[in-house]
Amino acid sequence: MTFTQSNDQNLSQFVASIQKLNVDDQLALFYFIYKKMGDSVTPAAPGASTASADIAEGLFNQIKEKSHEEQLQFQRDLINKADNEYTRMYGSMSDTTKLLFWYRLAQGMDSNVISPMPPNYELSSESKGILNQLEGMDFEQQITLFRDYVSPMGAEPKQGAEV
Ligand code: 45D
Repeated sequence: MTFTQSNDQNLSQFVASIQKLNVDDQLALFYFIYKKMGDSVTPAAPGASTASADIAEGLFNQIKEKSHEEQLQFQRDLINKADNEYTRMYGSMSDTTKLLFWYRLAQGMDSNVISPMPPNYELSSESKGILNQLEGMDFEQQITLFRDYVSPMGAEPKQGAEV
């Protein structure tokens, strides 16, 4: 698939192409995206007021206490939409907070608080293709896409637990 236009259908197709990758490829791709975005993302961005930093931090602090194996499992659980205490906490967050939470995880990987990427990890050629297309989009589109990507992850919170 080639990304040429900026309409909603193209965006959702693009998100679907990421969701079709196996879970570990998705995690690896998402991390590479984080790396590429570098300084263009800052939790102090103007829109950051719509993210609940405390809530993202609360879950992050619980995850960082876990073993490296459990941390990785939790991240796989989010993508797999497994239902447990932590994926439900994730599910209760707003989309922007979910994005902030993933951002915190990636930062945690870089500071070794969260299980880091294996050294010299290479993306699959399919993932590289997706990354290339993503780089051709403008920032606004990228953010929309990431929101759409992280939004359905995790598990449904109990009724009334939306934050
Ligand atoms: O051993 O408006 C493998 C806010 C297998 C502010 C693995 C924002 C092998 C408000 C799976 C590879 C900042 C929220 C291991 C906007 C193996 C606002 C592990 C924007 C160990 C716009 C791989 C926020 C793992 C944005 C664990 C744009 C990979 C945030 C983990 C973007 C990957 C956040 C992770 C991004 C990736 C986060 C944690 C792109 C996170 C990416």
